[in-house]
Amino acid sequence: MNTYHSLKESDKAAYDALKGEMKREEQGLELIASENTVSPAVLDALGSVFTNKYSEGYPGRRYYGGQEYTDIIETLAIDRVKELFGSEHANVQPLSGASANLAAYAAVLAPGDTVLGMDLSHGGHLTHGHPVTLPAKVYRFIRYKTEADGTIDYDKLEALAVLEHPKLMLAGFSSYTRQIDYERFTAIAAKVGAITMMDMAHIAGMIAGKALPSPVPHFDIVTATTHKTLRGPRGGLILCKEPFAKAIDKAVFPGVQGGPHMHMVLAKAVAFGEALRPEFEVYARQILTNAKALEESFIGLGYEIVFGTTENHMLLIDTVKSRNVTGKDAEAWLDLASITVNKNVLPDDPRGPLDPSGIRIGVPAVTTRGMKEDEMRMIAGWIDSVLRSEGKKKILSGIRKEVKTLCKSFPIYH
Ligand code: DSN
Repeated sequence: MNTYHSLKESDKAAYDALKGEMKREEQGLELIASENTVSPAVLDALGSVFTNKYSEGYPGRRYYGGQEYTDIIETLAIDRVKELFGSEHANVQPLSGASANLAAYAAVLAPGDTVLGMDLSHGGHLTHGHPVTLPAKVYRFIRYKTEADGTIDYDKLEALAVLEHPKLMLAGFSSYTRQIDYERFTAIAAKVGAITMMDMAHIAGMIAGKALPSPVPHFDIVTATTHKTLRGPRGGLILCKEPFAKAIDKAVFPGVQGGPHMHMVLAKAVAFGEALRPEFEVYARQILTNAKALEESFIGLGYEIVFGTTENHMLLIDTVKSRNVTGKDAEAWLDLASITVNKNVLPDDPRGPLDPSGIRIGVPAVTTRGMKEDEMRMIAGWIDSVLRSEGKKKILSGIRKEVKTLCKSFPIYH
């Protein structure tokens, strides 16, 4: 493991903060559904000299000199991710999921065009047309919702599509726990002549690891992040069918981005290589098993599971209904016990996003550490004790000690 000797020598304040974060990650339970722990090889790539290089353009057609190695790594990343997902075309330059989505919109929409996207409080992402975002000011987003049982009513969605004539129909989510019916969704789009897009950011790793069905054969455009379940560096990705390839590449650069971050592209190539290995399928399946084990424990403890059940790596819990604790308090108290989650709005939440009615819990990072069903049961028990603690410091620090002991048996970086 890197000792960060040079950083220690040259910048004590930065080094101390880094050491603090390393300790926090090592000694705590990371249950934020969108986070994970990358391999030492991915960390090496991120800290490499490729951070020095500008490389506007694409392999073989760049605007600056000195590209013999950037071309190699970008081609490697593209080839690997195409193999991983069986996609016709890939762009590995998006700096994040938000910029991938922005580029996808820019590639196929004109200002004012209509898009159907999932409502944020029902599990959609900010970038799927929330009114505070720039895309919502440029395009006309219509948001669909989930039903009381947590499913999407596809007949209702079809009626909405027929009524609104969207140019683009967007599936995908950041806090929804059910499987989307890709065939039905894309059949509706075909009926109204809409382009189809799926944001698979949260579940890309589970799709790569064949634990969940793939949207790639069904959708025209599929966006993702490369961290989350895919366990690579922070970054974005766009896959698409060949007829959209030119428009997507032009939209990423020069449309919405300048120079790609080549250290990130190298790290993506490394992570895609890791995800192609057979052991990644074992990891992806264990994420599902762990999420189910956690859900069963919470049900046993009498919790209200939002959307009815989980079919992926995360679950949402209504902490107000289950334990009369707001999402904000739950997050803060859990932090004091070294258990990291995020407060989360629930469908049509009467409370605001800074103090919503629930929390979102994800298992990708603890699964990477090697934790299995037994540990999930312990985690559910600790979370329940925290939510019953009324925030009492003594109870929380007791749980913190137990968490630290468990984490010692599952080191992140050996
Ligand atoms: N922030 C990510 C998440 O937590 O889902 C998505 O942008």
